[in-house]
Amino acid sequence: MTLRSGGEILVANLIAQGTTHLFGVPGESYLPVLDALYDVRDRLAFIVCRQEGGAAYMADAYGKLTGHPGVAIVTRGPGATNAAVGIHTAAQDSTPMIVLVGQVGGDFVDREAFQEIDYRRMYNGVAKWAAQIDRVDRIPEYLAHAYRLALAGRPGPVVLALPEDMLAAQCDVRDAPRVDSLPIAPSPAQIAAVRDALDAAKRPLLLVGGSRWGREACASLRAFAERTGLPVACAFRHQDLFDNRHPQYAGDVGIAINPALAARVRDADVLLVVGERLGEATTSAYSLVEAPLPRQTLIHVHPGSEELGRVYQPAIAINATPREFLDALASAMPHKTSSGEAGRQAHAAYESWRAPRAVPGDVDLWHIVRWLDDRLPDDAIIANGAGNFATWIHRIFRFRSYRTQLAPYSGSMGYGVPAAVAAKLVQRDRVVVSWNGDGCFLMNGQELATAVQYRLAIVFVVIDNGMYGTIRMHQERTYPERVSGTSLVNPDFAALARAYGAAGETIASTCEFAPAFERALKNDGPSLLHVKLDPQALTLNATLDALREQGRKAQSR
Ligand SMILES: Cc1ncc(C[n+]2csc(CCOP(=O)(O)OP(=O)(O)O)c2C)c(N)n1
Ligand SMILES: [Mg+2]
Repeated sequence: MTLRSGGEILVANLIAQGTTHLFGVPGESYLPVLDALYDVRDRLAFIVCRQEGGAAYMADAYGKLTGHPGVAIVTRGPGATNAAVGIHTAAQDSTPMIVLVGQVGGDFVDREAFQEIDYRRMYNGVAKWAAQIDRVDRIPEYLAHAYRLALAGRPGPVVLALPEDMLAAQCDVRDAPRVDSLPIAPSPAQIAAVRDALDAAKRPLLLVGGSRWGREACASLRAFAERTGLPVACAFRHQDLFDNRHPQYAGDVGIAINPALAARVRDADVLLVVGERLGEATTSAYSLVEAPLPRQTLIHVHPGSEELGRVYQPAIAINATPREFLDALASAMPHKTSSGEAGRQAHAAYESWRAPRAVPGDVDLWHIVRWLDDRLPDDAIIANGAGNFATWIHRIFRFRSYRTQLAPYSGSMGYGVPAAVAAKLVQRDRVVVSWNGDGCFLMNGQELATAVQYRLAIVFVVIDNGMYGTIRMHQERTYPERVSGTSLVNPDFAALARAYGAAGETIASTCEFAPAFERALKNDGPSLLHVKLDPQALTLNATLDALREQGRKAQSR
């Protein structure tokens, strides 16, 4: 008989599930886990973070990058509440994730003891499952179920509460074997129906997004696209599913969509949607596709059966994972192959949408992002949060390979710094760029200390326009000249980086960016480039003054 503590059993089962990194902030509520980690530190790295929001975002990024649940561990009440942003992000982003939360012991439970929360009540609704492990001998069972659920169908977050006395208790129990996600295949009849619909289509469009992709699924997508000649569009924040340089790439269907692409989606007679939920950001607030009955013949392929028909009633609903669907479709060929003209036209419209335009000020982000597009290796990872600063990357940068874009579908700020930390920890050989706004950076800028602590050679870029620019943009359009709650007085970000122990440089003009970036790439630790953007360069299409003018005109109408 081998007696082990709850902490030891938990850690052994995390390792058995193939987890390599734990992201967390320590708490006295889970000391037996911390202690058990000591003995396995060469196999399961505990990444010490500075705030649980950062830890949970790292777990989300780990889940996105590996396809296996990212695991965060946080303490009771305050730790669990700080982690909430990452749990919501994983839910909206369909990312497999597990959050382990310390809990008061059974002796004090339900007294509202120190930092006590009932996590089942708090997180059911946002997590796929929120449970509490009350018996030490059931840890392997709960953990295996948590991994399976996080990965199943439409992936998402699972929360497990760990009562203190349960973690300290001992028992003799066997570890559960590793759980992997299960592929979901379409039926031959469904594939035949898709083939018939595509054969009859005059203006078909393929739209891809969501999770449960992988390198092989992306290769299947490319092969299928090339055989059929269909134009391929990528959903919001999923631009890395299809090589953006490909002559059939039509652009991203997201916020600030290319009007030509929006028209193509609206006018498509058959819309083949693979993996994407068709959320608000992808449908231009449910306007490109009409709810509940789309004008297009909608073929909706999604791994979560509950997502099919949730908003849109598809002509053909298929519960399948992307690769299984695409491979089944490929083997059901021959299709009518198009001349490829629609794909070429769509790609030309995409290229003209990212062609440089004049911008105000000394820093030209068109130029800088196009330079990055030339300079970065094909597998470089760009991590960003939410804000106008990100739209320059979305519109101008051409993603080339799977999991090079790490960005929250949930539109959550503060993601770019911790996501880059997780990316560099998991994929040390790849170039990792963390692309931030001034507002976004300071939401989780404390994790720069984590990058320094683990000597992660990440290039952090901060686009500083002295405001919460996105909100200011909306404000000027709707309430011109009444600036309220959107101005920021910022630190000297380069000096701040140096204070953390990273390299820091200030970029005041376009020509300074490339040499500073090259220096950062040579650095064996983190570097930060503080880019001072003219506040007039508020959007890719219009200056601050032009937006204000639009707002004035709209008001006088
Ligand atoms: C966590 C969170 N809080 C608030 C918002 C609302 N929000 C969206 S963009 C934005 C401003 C972003 O500012 P910044 O990072 O400076 O980027 P900019 O728009 O100026 O380029 C805000 C406040 C959000 N999306 N997420
Ligand atoms: Mg800003």
